[in-house]
Amino acid sequence: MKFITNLLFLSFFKLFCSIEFDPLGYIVYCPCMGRFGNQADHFLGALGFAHGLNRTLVLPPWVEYRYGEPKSIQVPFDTYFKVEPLKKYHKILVMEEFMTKIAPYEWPEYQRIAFCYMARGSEFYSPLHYDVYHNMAQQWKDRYPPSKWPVLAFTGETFKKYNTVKFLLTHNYLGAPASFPVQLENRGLQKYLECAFVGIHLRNGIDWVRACEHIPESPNLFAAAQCVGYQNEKGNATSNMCLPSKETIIRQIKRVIKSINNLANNNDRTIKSLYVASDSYHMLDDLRIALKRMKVHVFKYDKSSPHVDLAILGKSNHFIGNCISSFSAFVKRERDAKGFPSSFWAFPVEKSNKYNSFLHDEL
Ligand SMILES: Nc1nc2c(ncn2[C@@H]2O[C@H](COP(=O)(O)OP(=O)(O)O)[C@@H](O)[C@H]2O)c(=O)[nH]1
Ligand SMILES: [Mg+2]
Repeated sequence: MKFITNLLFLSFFKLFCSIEFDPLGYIVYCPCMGRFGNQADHFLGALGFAHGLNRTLVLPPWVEYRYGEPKSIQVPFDTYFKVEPLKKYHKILVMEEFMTKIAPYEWPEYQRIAFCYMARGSEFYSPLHYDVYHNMAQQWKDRYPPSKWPVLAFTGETFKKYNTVKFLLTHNYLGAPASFPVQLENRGLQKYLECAFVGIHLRNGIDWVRACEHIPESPNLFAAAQCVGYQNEKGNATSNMCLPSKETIIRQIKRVIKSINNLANNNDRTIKSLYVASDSYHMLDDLRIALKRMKVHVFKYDKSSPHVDLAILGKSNHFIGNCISSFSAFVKRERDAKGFPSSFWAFPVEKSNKYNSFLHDEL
């Protein structure tokens, strides 16, 4: 009776939470060797391995070691990379989702067995190895059928946080089902690793504040032509274009992020980060508060390096710049050449604001 009740509960749970369990099983691993580059090599290998076995790959967090901090920190996989493009290649799930939605049912605690190559853990898969391109996949499937082994867990330090495996290795051990360096056959999988961020340029130093005062008598100041045209055929430059208000900045950023995320046509919050470049004031606190609800992280480069800022702005998924600034104009031209989208603060002038900004400029 209890069994039937459990079964019913599980079916309802699946129905209402629209969770689908993968009958072909899962692969969980620890990126516990090295820093980013090593972990990225292992990620590509694990992706190729999961593909070969046709099991869902659980995306682990990135393990970061920050200078001066005694413990490593776990950064969710989708902080830096989009999940959706990876799905074009293979079935995947982020670790956080796996642990809350799948593990309690498919991988109850008493069944959590760690996989190790040699006599270190509770299941030794030697002499099997990860090169699934040369008849290895079938051997894994035969020895570990998903019906009996719904989850293959390759263990290491990271799992301490999730408290998932009873057996833990206490030193850095190659935890991923992948070779290092990345296997030749898996190099091309990098194309499914995409990151997405919006880049903005805030030109607001004291020299700029002074320059913007001349806008009313110089409607084509500095680089303004990139917006209003060389003969002002698209109107005159406005003060809000030159020194956009906090409200304008926040409204435009939110609008751009929302439109990109809606375009993605799925539940993936595509844009997770905003990169801010500025000569003076980055508005980090205001931006962080404004974007908290959208769960967008706000970053700046921690040194003042115009060329690093230019390089990063050039790569963003969308750029919002300043019509009047030739620094912004450089980024805009580079992006035009690559076919990347850009927009400007307070341009084109919104209809409802046209009259206001006209009044503002006249005063
Ligand atoms: N690091 C950094 N420096 C900036 C930024 N914006 C402006 N600057 C600095 O301010 C200078 C602005 O002068 P310029 O390049 O002639 O552009 P404009 O004055 O904005 O038309 C730049 O060359 C940089 O040295 C920025 O976003 N980041
Ligand atoms: Mg200048």
